[in-house]
Amino acid sequence: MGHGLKCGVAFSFFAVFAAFWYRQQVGNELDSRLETVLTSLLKAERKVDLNQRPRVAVGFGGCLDIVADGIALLKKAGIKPSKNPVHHNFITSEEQLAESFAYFFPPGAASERFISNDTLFRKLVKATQGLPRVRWSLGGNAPVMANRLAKEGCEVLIGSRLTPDLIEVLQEHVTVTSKPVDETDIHLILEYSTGAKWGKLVSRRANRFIVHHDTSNPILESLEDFQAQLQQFKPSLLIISGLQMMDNFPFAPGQLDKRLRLLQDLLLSIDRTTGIHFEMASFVDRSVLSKLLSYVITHVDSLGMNEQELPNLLSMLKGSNITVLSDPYPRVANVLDQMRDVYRILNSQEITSANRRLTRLHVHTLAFQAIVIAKGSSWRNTMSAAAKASLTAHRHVCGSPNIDTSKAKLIMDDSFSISREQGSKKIPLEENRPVSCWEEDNYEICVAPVLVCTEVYQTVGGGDNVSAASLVLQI
Ligand SMILES: *[C@@H]1O[C@H](CO)[C@@H](O)[C@H](O)[C@H]1NC(C)=O
Ligand SMILES: *[C@@H]1O[C@H](CO)[C@@H](O)[C@H](O)[C@H]1NC(C)=O
Ligand SMILES: CC(=O)N[C@H]1CO[C@H](CO)[C@@H](O)[C@@H]1O
Repeated sequence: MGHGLKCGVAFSFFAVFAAFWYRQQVGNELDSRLETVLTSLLKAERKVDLNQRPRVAVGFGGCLDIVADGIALLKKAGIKPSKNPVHHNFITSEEQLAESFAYFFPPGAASERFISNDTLFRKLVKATQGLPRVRWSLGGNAPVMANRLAKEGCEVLIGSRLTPDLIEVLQEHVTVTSKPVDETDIHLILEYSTGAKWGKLVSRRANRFIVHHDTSNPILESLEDFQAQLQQFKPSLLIISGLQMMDNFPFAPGQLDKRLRLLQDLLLSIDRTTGIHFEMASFVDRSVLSKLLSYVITHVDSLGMNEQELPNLLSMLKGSNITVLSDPYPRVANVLDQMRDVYRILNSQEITSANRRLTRLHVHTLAFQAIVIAKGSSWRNTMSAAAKASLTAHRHVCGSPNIDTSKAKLIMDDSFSISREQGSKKIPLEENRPVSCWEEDNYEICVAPVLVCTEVYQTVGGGDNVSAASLVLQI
C-alpha cells in the first residue's frame, strides 16, 4: 500500500514535469509563429475597402462607467470574501453582493447585476474615490459601438441619453438622438485579472463583474427619440444592443412587454434593405430572454454574442432552463455545434418571422472568433471580418491599437475539429492563413484565432468593439 502510494507520487511528479516540459516546447514554437499569424491577420484586415462612409444607427443605452480593480474596491468597501457562492438575480445587500461575486469570479465569467439597494450602491461608488488606477469612461453599448464605428469610418446615429461632458467624448460623425440630460447613470465595473485572488478564491481568467442602480436604461428611455430620427437617417445597418439592462429589473406590471412591443414596432418599420444586428449580452431571467425571442431576435438578420450567451440562448431555444454559467474556454467544435443548432432552430419554420431570417451569427470567445453567414446573403468579406474581430479583441483588451506579440499568446489549439461528431474534419491552424473558412449546407463558416492579450488593460466593452468592428467590413 505504502509502496504503491510512493510510486504514485513519483509517477505523478514525472507526469507533471513531462507535461510542463512538453508545454514549454510547444509554447516556444507557438511564440515564434505569433509574428506570422499577426502579419497574416493584419493583411486580411486590410484587404477590404470600406464602402463610402456607411451609415449605421445604434440603440441603446449610455452611462458613465467607473472602472476599478474589483478586488481592491470590495476590500475598501469592506465586503468580505464569501464562502457561499450564489447567483442572485439582483442584489439587495452586501452579503448578496459577496455571494454573487464569489459565484462569477472563480470561473471568470462576465456578469452584470442591478443593485436595488441605493445605499449600498452609493457606498460602492464612494469607495472608488482614491483607489489607484480608477478610470472613468463613456459606457453603455450604443456609445461604445458608435465610437468604434466612427473610428472605422462610419456615419453614426445613436439612441442614448447623455450628459454634455459624455457627449464630448464621442467621435466626430456620431449624432445623439436625445437632447443632453443633466445626470447620467453610473455603472461600476469591477475588473479582475487572471489568477487574481479574493480570499481563497482565484479567478481562472480576466473578466469583470458590473453593478449598477440604473433606472433609465432598463426602460429604453431613448427609444422614442431614436425612432423619430431613424427613417430620415436611412442607415444601411441598424444595431440593437443594451437590452440586457432589462434583465432582472423590477418593472411595473406590463411595463416590460409595453417597451418591447414598441421596439418590435420599430424593427418591423425598418426597410428591408437595412440590415438589423442584435448584440446579445448576459441574460439570466428566462422570461425576459423568451420575450426577447419573440419581440426582437426573430426580427433581425444578424446576432452577436459571447461564449456564455450562446449556450444560454441555445438552451432556451431547446426549451430548457437557461444556463447561467458555461465553460469560459470552450473548444471550437463545441461552439460551432452550438452555432449550427442556434442557426438551424432560428431558421426553422415554427420560429422564423415572415419578415426576416437569420443570415449572420458571430460568436466571440477569448481564444477565437467564429462567424456563420448564409450563402447568397448580402454580408460581404467574412474572412476579413473574422480577422478584424480577432485583432480588435486584442487591441481592446491590451488598450493599444498596435499589437506587440510579446503581450500576446495563442490559446487556440494547433488544429480544431469542426464538430464534436465522430469523424469530423480537422483543420490545422496555419500561420500564413490563420483564418479558416469553409462551406456547409447553405452557409459559410469562418474561424479566426485571437492573439490573446496577456497584459489586460480592460475587458469591458470588448464584445461591443469586436462586434462593431467586424460588422463594418460586412455591410
Ligand atoms: C442596504 O445597504 C446598506 C449598506 O450596505 C445596509 O446597511 C442595509 O441593511 C441594506 N438594506 C437592505 C434592505 O438589505
Ligand atoms: C427549471 O427551473 C425551474 C425554476 O427554477 C425548476 O423548478 C425546474 O426544475 C428547472 N428545470 C430544469 C429542467 O432544470
Ligand atoms: C480597441 C478599441 O478600440 N477599444 C475601444 C472600445 O471602445 C471604447 C469606447 O468607445 C474605447 O475607449 C476603446 O478604446
